[in-house]
Amino acid sequence: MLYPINTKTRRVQSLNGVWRFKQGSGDPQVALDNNEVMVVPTSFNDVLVDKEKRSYIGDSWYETDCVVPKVGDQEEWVLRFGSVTHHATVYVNGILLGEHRGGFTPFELVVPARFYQEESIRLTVCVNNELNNRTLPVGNLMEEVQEDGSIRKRMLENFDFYNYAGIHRNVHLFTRPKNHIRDIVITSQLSDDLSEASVEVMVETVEAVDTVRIQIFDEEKQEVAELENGRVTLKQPRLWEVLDAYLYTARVELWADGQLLDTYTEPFGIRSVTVKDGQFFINHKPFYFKGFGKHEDTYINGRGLNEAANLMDLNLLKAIGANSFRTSHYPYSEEMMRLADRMGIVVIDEVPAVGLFQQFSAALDLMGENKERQNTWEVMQTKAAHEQVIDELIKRDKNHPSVVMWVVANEPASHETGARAYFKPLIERMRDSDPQRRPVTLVNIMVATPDKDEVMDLVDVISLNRYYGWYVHHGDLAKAEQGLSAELKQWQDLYPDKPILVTEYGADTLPGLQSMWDIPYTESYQIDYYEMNHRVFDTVPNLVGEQVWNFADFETNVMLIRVKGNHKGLFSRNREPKQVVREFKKRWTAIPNYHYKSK
Ligand code: GCB
Repeated sequence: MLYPINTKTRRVQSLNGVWRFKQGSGDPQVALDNNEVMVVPTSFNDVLVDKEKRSYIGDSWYETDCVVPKVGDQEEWVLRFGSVTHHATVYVNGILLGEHRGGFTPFELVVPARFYQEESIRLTVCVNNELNNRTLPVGNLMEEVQEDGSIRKRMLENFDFYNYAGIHRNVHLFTRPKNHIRDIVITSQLSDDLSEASVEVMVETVEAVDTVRIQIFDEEKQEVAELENGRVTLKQPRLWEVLDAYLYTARVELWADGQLLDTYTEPFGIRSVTVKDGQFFINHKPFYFKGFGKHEDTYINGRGLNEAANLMDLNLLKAIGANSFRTSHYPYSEEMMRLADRMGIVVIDEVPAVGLFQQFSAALDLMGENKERQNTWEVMQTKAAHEQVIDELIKRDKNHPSVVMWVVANEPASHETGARAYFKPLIERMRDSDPQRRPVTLVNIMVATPDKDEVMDLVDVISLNRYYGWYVHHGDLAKAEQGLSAELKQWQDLYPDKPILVTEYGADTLPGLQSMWDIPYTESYQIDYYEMNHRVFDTVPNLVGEQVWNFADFETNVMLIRVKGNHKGLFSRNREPKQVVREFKKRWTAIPNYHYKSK
């Protein structure tokens, strides 16, 4: 799906701002009054302040008035939402326009022409934040009878982050020609010596046109090539390199009867990604991931778009010597993806498939052998939602050079019967629908050890979340070291041709807490914990990277093991460094992006 930009044939206007707001039942036929308001975009939760409203589960109504300027009869107005979490129903003047399920991907709705004549239209969005075993992420919805007999819905997240909700990303109204560029797909093949790239640009239009003109421009806005039949070979291309990004632009024009119908410019990078012999190659060189699992999570905005925080995070990421992050546990904003492209930061792109573990508990009491719980794949009815999020993510992010791998799910019960039948078609779908055919991974949970896991042979990279020294052998780093070392060796022996990536490891740490001994939650423990992990990582030949859990502390639901959120961040929630950051900086600046572990 194309990002909304102004071009000679497209005009974008923002509908962000202060909207009318109400929680509870609503009637789109009747305008909301102005008693309560909400900012778009943001999570509604924290800014509402009131405790009950913050944790409210159900429908929230958003409304604004806007003017739809006149357009030519060959043009249309489109409403575009960057994301609404988790379910949106959109009305214009009380009339249903459409809906979208899934809280992390954009959607568009064409505004019918009859509204273009109106002085102003009333736009109403009903946002629902319920999750269940048919949605992604998975949540457990409960109803509680209150003292007055009324029913209040509660949601128990089947995952370890706060269920922030609202209109989370930009809302735009934009014009485009009726016969427009629907999509642009850009792929490139690099020669073995990197001296040539054959670039292919495929353009999807609504109807056939006389001419589709495609030109490529460099960063100086100089034309590099005009494509014939959608293809060109570029000599000595400047590559999109890790932390040294170079972005070309493809300008597409549709022409009919000598008239320019539509034009759009799509940035892209030339780089290759391959997996072979237990290594992960970018631009034909073995790459080492240094970085983080993150969250879209900031004070006040919650999960709402916060572009300043995004930039600060990526600057901090660079400052500590990292080169990558994973969009745990859902697709991040398009703005973040474009920023990563621009800054040369490598991204592992994840669908919101989290919570696919019956009665998941962050406390990992799932380590117990409670047989009653072991039927995740009978309970979960998420196949349709899963197919949808895969399709929507790849459609949205396929052209981003920063994206080097897709994640089909985080920590599903891949050791339970039924996991293989569930994942095989989804992994194939992900691989086959990507025009660049990037590697696909699944992030494995600690209980799905090599002897129990049913799916890791299906993926290209073995991604592991491992908490030796935290959830296992808590406070005993010597035992933790043995356990981690033994398990990584098992994976290496089982899949000698697959790279291993540690996608999560971490220890909750409260800044300022110190100890002479191995006492969890102290800054000294966090330092020792990582030192131990790194010692082990460096002995595993196929281990191609380390992504810390988490970049920053983040908000979770209230739980016994959560002290006002999850504190595994290297940075606090307001992005101040913990002591361990200095140690990471030393290690990561010493580890090169390439050839760290070349065999
Ligand atoms: C995990 C999950 C992540 C949690 C983390 C933790 O394995 O993938 O969502 O936040 O552990 O801190 O427990």
